[in-house]
Amino acid sequence: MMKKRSWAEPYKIKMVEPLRMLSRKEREKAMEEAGYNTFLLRSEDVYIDLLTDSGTSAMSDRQWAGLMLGDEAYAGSRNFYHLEETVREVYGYKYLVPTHQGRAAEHIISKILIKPGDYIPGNMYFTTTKLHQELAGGKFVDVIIDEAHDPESEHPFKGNVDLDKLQRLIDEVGADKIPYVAIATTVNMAGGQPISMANLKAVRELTQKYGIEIVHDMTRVAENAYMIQQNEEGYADKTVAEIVKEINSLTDHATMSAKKDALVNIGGFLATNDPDVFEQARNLVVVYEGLHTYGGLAGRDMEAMAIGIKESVMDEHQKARVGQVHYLGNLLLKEGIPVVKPIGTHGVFLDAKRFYPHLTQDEFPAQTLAAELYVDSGVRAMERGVVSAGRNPETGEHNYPKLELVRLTIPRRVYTQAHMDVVAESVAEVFQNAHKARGLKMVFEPKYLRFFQARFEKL
Ligand code: PM9
Repeated sequence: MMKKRSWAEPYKIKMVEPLRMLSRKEREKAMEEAGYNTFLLRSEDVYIDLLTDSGTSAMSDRQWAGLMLGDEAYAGSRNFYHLEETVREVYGYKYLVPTHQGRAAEHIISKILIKPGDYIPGNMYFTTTKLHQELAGGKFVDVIIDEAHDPESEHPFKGNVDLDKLQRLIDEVGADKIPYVAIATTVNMAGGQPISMANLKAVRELTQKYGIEIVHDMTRVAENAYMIQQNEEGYADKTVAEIVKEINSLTDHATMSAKKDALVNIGGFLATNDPDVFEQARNLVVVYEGLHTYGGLAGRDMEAMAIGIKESVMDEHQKARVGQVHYLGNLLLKEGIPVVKPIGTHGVFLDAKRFYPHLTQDEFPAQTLAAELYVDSGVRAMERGVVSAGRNPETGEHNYPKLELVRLTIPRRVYTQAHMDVVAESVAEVFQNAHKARGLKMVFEPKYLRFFQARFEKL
């Protein structure tokens, strides 16, 4: 019998950043001062930072070298042309408008494509995406498959669109009220779950019949491509790079937060195949971001992004990236911890409803769990439940999502397997003491994207 051979990261570590761990007493004080919101902690008070994979990845030596090639001209920087060429070559979109990060691209595309009274179906909401749709006068409609709202469902492609739900919406409101379908690869709020190529093709076929376009949130497209390679029939022999291009070819426009897949600390873009949309976007970007050849970025940022995009579609990179997330997920599953199944690509999502069956959603179980975890070990996670879901803009009531989750998000190329072991042990400890948790009340609530700045007190 062949012995199982382990895999390892396709890089070695050249520079380290020391970590510091506060005492439990100090962590209790820091959490209270932060209003029980992990976004309001100082990063220096955090031991292992799993708040987000956004802008937190480690750049490669080539990316750092690229920074030195920054052409900081106001107009026509050579790094812009390098980025444009890379987006065409790796992603296949014709036109590029750089932006400082993903939500800026969402702002611009929403302003161009949405008219007041329009409906925007999508494979689950994302916080910033939905807000920009609403600010442009649109209404988001969730058309993801039901399995995506069930943390226990082991469906391998929980990011899939339910074609019946989409058809029903078209029949109800009419295709002329639906400028586009918003498709995310992978679906963050569902637990980092991929969409299958077969489903995307079916969505394309249905929408083309009605002249409805597809806007692709390609923030984690290479991770989605890796899951298609691993789990979808007919894709095992294709490279991640080939699958990424095929996904993109089924869509019309794209928004990108390059802070995730593309391995940079800041950056994003809007890409499109439509020359008219490109012209309008070039015009808007000068109002909100900067000239159309830098969009709020320094030349060096665009250079690092161009290099990061190429590294992100390498098979061995994705194997290690997603492999590490699954390593942590499997440790937690072995301990019997309630997590979203299957394990996603950018983080492990704890099911706070099953941690705290004694708390109602009005007592913010996921917010409570993220706070408890920090106090236990200095591990910082993020709430993805009722606080993130915000309020219904028409009724002013809380939105109560079925998924009440805490996300342990893994930055790319930053932490080791030993860090994952420490995280798993802390989650297990918090789970054992779950019956003692009392929940929180919200004492300060900002108007937009409240999860970032809301403050809480212990009940
Ligand atoms: N995602 C995340 O931690 C950053 C802050 S939380 C709002 O997961 C998708 C799928 C994202 C995303 C950011 C954005 C916005 C768009 N789509 O943060 O503006 O996951 O670059 O991108 C975060 P920016």
